[in-house]
Amino acid sequence: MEQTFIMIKPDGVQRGLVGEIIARFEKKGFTLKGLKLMSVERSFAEKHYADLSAKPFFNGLVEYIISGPVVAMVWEGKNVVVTGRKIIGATNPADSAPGTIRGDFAIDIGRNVIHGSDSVESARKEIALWFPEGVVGWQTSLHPWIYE
Ligand code: FUP
Repeated sequence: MEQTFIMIKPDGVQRGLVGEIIARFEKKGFTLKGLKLMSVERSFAEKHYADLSAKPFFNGLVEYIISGPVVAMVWEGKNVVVTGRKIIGATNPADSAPGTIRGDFAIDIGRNVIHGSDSVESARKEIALWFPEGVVGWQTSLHPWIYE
């Protein structure tokens, strides 16, 4: 089953949005496979955002990610990468539809509350980076009520 990496950024944690965000993924029917609150160091944040290292906003982005604890999660389910991105909404909250996490809870692109992997391949890399210990091997008993 497909997995994605989801991170609640420091603003989401500080603003008390952790429960709300987890609830949205749970209620959709996705399965939580990994979850931890952690502070990351600069070099780790730079690794996570390595693809963006040439961008003018890179330093500010890294400062933001290391400014406080984040919640790192692995969620599992059919099409969870693409559907997770839909639940999250467009990168710039100005373009995120109401009903999405960013559309409902964010205003500025540099404080957009949450990260979600943009492809199955980046999910694989990000899960390996954030969960080197692996995730929890369990299956929900609700599958027959979620998948036909
Ligand atoms: P996303 O995949 O939606 O997280 O978007 P990107 O990988 O393109 O960008 C990663 C993060 O960089 C965004 F969540 C916010 C930040 N960013 C800016 O601060 N300014 C920009 O112009 C673009 C992205």
